[in-house]
Amino acid sequence: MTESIATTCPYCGVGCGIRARVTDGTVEIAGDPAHPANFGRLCSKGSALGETTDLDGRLLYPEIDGQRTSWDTALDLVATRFSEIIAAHGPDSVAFYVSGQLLTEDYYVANKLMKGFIGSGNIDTNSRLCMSSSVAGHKRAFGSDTVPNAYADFEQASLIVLIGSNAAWCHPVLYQRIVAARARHGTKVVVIDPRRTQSCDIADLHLPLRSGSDAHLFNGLLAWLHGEGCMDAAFVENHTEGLADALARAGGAADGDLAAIAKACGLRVSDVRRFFELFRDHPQTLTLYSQGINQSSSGTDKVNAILNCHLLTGRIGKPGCGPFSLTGQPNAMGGREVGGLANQLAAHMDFANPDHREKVARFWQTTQLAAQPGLRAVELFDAVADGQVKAVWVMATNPAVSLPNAGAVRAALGGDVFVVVSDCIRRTDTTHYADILLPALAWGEKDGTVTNSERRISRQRAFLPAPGEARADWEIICDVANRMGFGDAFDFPSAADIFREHAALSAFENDGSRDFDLSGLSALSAQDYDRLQPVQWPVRAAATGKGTERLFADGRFYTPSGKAQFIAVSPRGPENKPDGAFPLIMNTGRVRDHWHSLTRTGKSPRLSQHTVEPFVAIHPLDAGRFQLEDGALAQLESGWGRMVARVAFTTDQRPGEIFVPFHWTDQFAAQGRTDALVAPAVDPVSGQPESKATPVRIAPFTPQWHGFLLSSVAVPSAVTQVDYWVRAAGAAFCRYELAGLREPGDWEGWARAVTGATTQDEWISYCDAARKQYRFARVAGDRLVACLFVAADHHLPSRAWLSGLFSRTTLPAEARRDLLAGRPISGQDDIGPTICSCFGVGQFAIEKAIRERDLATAAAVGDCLQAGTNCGSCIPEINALIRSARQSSQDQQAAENVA
Ligand SMILES: Nc1nc2c(c(=O)[nH]1)N[C@H]1C(S)=C(S)[C@@H](COP(=O)(O)OP(=O)(O)OC[C@H]3O[C@@H](n4cnc5c(=O)[nH]c(N)nc54)[C@H](O)[C@@H]3O)O[C@H]1N2
Ligand SMILES: Nc1nc2c(c(=O)[nH]1)N[C@H]1C(S)=C(S)[C@@H](COP(=O)(O)OP(=O)(O)OC[C@H]3O[C@@H](n4cnc5c(=O)[nH]c(N)nc54)[C@H](O)[C@@H]3O)O[C@H]1N2
Ligand code: SF4
Ligand SMILES: [Mo]
Repeated sequence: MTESIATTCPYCGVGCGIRARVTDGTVEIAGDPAHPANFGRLCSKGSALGETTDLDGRLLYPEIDGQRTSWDTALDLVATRFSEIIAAHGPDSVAFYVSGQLLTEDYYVANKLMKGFIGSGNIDTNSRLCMSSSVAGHKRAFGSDTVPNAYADFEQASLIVLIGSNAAWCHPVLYQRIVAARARHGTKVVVIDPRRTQSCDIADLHLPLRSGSDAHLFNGLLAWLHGEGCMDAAFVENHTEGLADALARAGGAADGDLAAIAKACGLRVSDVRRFFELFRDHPQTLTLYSQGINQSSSGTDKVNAILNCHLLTGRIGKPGCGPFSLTGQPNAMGGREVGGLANQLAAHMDFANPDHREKVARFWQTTQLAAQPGLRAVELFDAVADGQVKAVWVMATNPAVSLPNAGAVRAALGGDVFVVVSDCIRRTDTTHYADILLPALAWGEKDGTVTNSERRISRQRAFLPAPGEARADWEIICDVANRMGFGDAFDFPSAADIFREHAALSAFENDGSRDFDLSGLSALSAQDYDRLQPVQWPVRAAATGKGTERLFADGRFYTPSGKAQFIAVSPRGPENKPDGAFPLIMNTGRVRDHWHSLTRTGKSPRLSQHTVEPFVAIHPLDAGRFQLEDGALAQLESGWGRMVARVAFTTDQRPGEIFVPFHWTDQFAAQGRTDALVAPAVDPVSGQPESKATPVRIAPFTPQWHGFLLSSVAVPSAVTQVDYWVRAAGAAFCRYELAGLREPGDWEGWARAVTGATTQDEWISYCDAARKQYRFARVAGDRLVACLFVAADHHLPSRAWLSGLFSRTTLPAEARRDLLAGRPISGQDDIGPTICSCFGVGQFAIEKAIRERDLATAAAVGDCLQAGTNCGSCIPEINALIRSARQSSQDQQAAENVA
């Protein structure tokens, strides 16, 4: 057993502290009670981190054209090719595409190499797809990219508005903090999202506004608040500019105007009025926003429409109120600090400011500093496609999956461009296109810092040995810089040395002119860096007193006039409108237990059982229009691509809008990639893609057969030749959902092939060709090895009971007898699909307990079944089951009364 190491979760921007310990090769994870982001709590993803640190599928050695090579050979080749291309075509012919999942130290040297020494602005990051509209909105309003708040404000707010954020699933520990604050102080919660999400579980009001209509709502709010006399006149007068224009553009606020606003947003007038009144009545208002705001062709305007309302009411720079952009990735904020976006320079300094350029050049001692911003993500891959960019180095991101119009990105990467990919995983949709693969250390192996949504810098610390030949990203970048002849500027013996330089740059001739100031950390010793406690910036050397400085408390902003700017906003809907050919709007986003392109959460059995397949959530009215059946498969098509997904009926969707998660890749599914369909429309100011509003059409996907395979042994590639397959990790088995347009000639032969059964193996089968029902099980002694179930349609037995049999050391006689029924005919129950991933509690088990024991609260369910008592991420779902049980018992009562 090793000692427990304090580190930080590598998933979302909440930035939870973790204590990790390795015992007999097993990684044990616990929340760090001392970390101010989570005080010991973790969500389902953080809790299951121990299931993702194995070396299965890892990239452990450098490769050139798919062949293992030495580090020297690989690094020489990267440096030579980049240098040759730059010499022949200039610095703008090369690019880096990096990620908010790099550590600050990695990010800093990548930015320094491209902007400082190669001399091009062509380094952009996946934060372009994530935070760039917030960055642009902040800069327009505040003159700086500042998130002024802290999580502690949650406890002081009396109204929390969650707009375009499904925090229950995407920032779960923050969401739980809101739940707790609400229970203690009666905090009001408003959720503004076209879908009824799990976050609505605690909403006093949910506004299911029409996709993309947020600026109508907030423009309306601005005018209405002004009309109601809610302006903080002194604040507006002394600390802001531009209100008159913003108001003129926002239109009126009279009663008739509320109706117009409600109409533009597809909302009830009474709901709009209630929201406005809540906002009016709660000076302590915190507005939390995320991708429903940012990922839009008018994302920057939406951000500013929100900021305008906070400026009007002076609700900024004070406890318990403010606009609070939630960052997605663990180090999205750190990336903004170093200047990882193509339009930023470094340390919150700008290309547009000659003084900043001069300072950065002098600090870095370079004559090569890029003179202007580089290409932004979508443009960058367009430039790869048209040959303008001839070499691209991708680090810690999976653009072949996550960029819009991903088919075109693939074509670009597959063209005549030199592609270097640094990743931890050998096979991803992006490593597929790499000329050179560089193995990076993964979470648990690497050391450095990350900054969370509240600007809190925390250490990530290694607790596992470096596997194979993997190296830290910063080392790889510095090695290449060295070989390109920039050695002196990249001679960093350790991550701590990079951090010190980063802090020193932030402090360099700052004198209060920039909010991002780490002068207090620029002389950190190696030991202090190792022991660094979570700290919010700014960390000024000259700071007196303890505690974090509240930004904007003095009403001073970083614009030339020192005043915050109202921005006049003209609301625009999504760029691509639905029409006869593509009548539905496809919204995309995340599910509770998966992270992006599944390279990590896809390894975890616990996390993979909650949402097993790509799905399309659709209102039953739309489903009826397009002849879809709940639980069957559908084909989705846009002007850019197509995919296949499982249909899920829900009245949580607005008619006319569907929701599809974007997690699945070619590694986990056939035809499951959502970004193949997403339009490459971008915000003109921020360059952020409109990932949430692509017009699509939908039709039933009608295979000849449906099936599933559960197997504890290696599954041959024959399975991935089937037209539709999705793979999910299970506890001691692997699950494949299957469907085929053609039937194999010989089902028994195919079943044996995919379960790896020889004629010697014990084999149970059931075949009814007339009903197209085939069921096979391979058994070894008293263990289930694999089973395959096939039917003419999607009505197949629940996988939960069969799945449970793989963890049994001996198969009970009755289970063996019931095996091909796919359900326990007698004996124990089928628990149903996973709801609580921590304790493996299924939906049927929870429903049964609610029914039989008359349970009325999630806490009562927890007492009875443990569900929801560890991380609590499933509590909104348990509450939904309680509500639906209550509804059906009321319906039953009503029916009996009528009878
Ligand atoms: N489980 C999980 N958590 C994650 C991640 C993950 O992959 N999985 N990723 C992390 C990252 S990088 C990010 S950026 C965050 C994202 O966190 P969120 O932004 O909360 O997540 P999303 O699901 O992308 O989108 C949020 C909501 O925006 C809504 N929306 C769509 N269009 C509109 C609109 O026009 N207006 C409004 N008001 N809302 C709209 C969607 O219906 C959706 O519910 O999550 C982080 N946390
Ligand atoms: N349709 C649609 N598309 C979207 C979004 C959406 O809501 N809808 N959201 C967008 C957003 S907000 C985001 S943030 C992106 C996320 O999209 P991506 O960044 O493409 O997704 P990830 O799966 O997180 O990719 C991270 C990669 O880095 C690797 N990796 C992990 N750790 C390290 C490391 O330390 N070093 C190195 N070198 N590699 C590492 C992983 O194995 C993985 O291959 O997707 C965007 N795309
Ligand atoms: S909320 Fe969950 S995913 Fe986000 S940092 Fe905390 S444990 Fe990690
Ligand atoms: Mo993100």
